[in-house]
Amino acid sequence: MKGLVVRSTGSWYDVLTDDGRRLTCKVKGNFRLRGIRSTNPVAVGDRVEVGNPESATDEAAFITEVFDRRNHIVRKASNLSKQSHILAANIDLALLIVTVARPETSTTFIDRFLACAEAYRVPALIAFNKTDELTEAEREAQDYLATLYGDIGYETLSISALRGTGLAELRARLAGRTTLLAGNSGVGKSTLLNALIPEANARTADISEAHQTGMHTTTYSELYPLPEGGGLIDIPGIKGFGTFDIEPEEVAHYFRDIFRISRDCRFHNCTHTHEPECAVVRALEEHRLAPSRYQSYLSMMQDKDGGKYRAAY
Ligand SMILES: Nc1nc2c(ncn2[C@@H]2O[C@H](COP(=O)(O)OP(=O)(O)O)[C@@H](O)[C@H]2O)c(=O)[nH]1
Ligand SMILES: [Mg+2]
Ligand SMILES: [Zn+2]
Repeated sequence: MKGLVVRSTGSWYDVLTDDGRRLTCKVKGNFRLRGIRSTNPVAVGDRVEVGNPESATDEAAFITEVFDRRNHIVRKASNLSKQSHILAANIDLALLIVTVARPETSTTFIDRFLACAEAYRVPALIAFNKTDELTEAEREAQDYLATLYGDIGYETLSISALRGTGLAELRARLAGRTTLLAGNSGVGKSTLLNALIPEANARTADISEAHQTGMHTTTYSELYPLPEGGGLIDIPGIKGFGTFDIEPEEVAHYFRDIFRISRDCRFHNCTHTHEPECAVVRALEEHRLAPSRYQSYLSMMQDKDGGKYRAAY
């Protein structure tokens, strides 16, 4: 019997079987996933084979096979470990919840997130939340960001998870896709989850989430199926993507605007920092590239020096 992993505690997995049952499964003892050094062989979003489901009790249901993944996101298992922990698999869309105020989402955070989405080849959608309580200046700041990211090529939406504004449009974009829900703490992820899927029953304004970030053993992920098909993946304590392997010279590939402009740089291996006849620096000077984007690019280039495995943020 095939099914979809919808909840993972690290040792137990809830599987929604194709015949509509929800089974709590374990992974068969000697089962290992080839090619991945991971602390968990199965993750939320995985399509799996469940053996012996007819006689399944909590003790008898076993995941016997994980089908090929389109993608998966990981984070380092612990500070010193080279092993990774798979947070979720088979993601179609990354939904970034951004608030311009209360709390303010920084452009650095947005740009890092978008670059990670590019690296994972997952399309990203930006939803500006809490639009019900914006001052005029905050509205202008949001419009500026919507234009900035719209021009780069990202879809943006304006919503209020609390009031329900824009949720029909958002729902239409999410239908039939498996979406990773992301954003800083306090931007309204749980509120949105509950608005879209009342059964989710997610706790809102949960300050304890912040304390979980560094406690790798407590992290679990959950996939909440949407009535329209597809579902939302929530990973409490994780604000965005986890770690990924990316070399400094690759960073520019994941900044769409910078990458486009860089075709006119004199040197093909230009890092857009000190080289002569750099089209990126010229575009910056001529206000054709946003300073915030260039700053984010530089900051990602720099923390690459710290090693390939960074903590999930
Ligand atoms: N005014 C307003 N407040 C919101 C909205 N969405 C969420 N909030 C509030 O923001 C706070 C944090 O929301 P929560 O969903 O817990 O954020 P999370 O940390 O991203 O899961 C709560 O007090 C929510 O009621 C919104 O659209 N408008
Ligand atoms: Mg929350
Ligand atoms: Zn250059």
